[in-house]
Amino acid sequence: MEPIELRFPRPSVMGVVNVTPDSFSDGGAHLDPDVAAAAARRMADEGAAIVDVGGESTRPGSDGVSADEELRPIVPVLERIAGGVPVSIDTAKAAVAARAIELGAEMVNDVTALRADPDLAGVVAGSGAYLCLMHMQGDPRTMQIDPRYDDVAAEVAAFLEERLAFAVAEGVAEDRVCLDPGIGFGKTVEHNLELIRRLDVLLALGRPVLVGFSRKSTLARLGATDLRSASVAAAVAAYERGATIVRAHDVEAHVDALNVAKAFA
Ligand code: HH2
Repeated sequence: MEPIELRFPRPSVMGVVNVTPDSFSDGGAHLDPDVAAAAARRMADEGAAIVDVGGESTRPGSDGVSADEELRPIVPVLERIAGGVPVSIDTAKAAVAARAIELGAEMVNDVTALRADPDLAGVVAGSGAYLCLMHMQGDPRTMQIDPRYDDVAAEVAAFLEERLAFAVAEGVAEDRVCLDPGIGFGKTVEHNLELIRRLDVLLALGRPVLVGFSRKSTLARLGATDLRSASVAAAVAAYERGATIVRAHDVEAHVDALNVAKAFA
């Protein structure tokens, strides 16, 4: 199997299809499986390297759901796109990841970085799926209450270095893993900006970096009113500082912008 940097060359766009009623950016839009599958196919046509399918909202304040509840809206979508669209499953649960992998998912995107479910590392290791490990301070219910760091870039890097070592110790091949600073997950506007400004601190860990700035509230707090343009600008800034994969809702705009940015490299 290919190392992640060959499968996802820099820059690659990860499209987002949330099949949850309450996602902060596209909640409810993709509840009909035919609509969700069509959105995933369109993202692939627009140049997404992979589409991230999620059945549990991680928006600030959200509560957890059971594996069955999380799988219910996802399975019909995966059945419709299996084989045609490269899929990442946005989950922290081993049972959800295992079923999604059976249905063709090639990446597991875990916003808890293998901390929530002790069986998830084994599922990833046993399947050979790609893995995204993301940093989060606190949990979705409380993370935005009062996030604090002495040195956000160094602390996020140290966390991801430890989670990467854990994944490898559990049998996950290091060359299948990418790392994500977790924009908006227990961070202020200034923390989010600092993480992109100092992305080199994360890159020093030697793994490709994935950044998800698309439609995050920091953009509006910076004064943006057109979230699509603002998301694209943040994605280009992250790419320029070394990000490999960009997670985005508006795929065509991101693919065009990143291809043009790449032409200057
Ligand atoms: N952001 C969200 C969800 N999953 N995964 C990674 N690796 N990185 C991110 O930045 C990230 C993520 C939140 O955004 P969204 O999917 O739009 O909303 P929700 O979690 O409410 O479904």
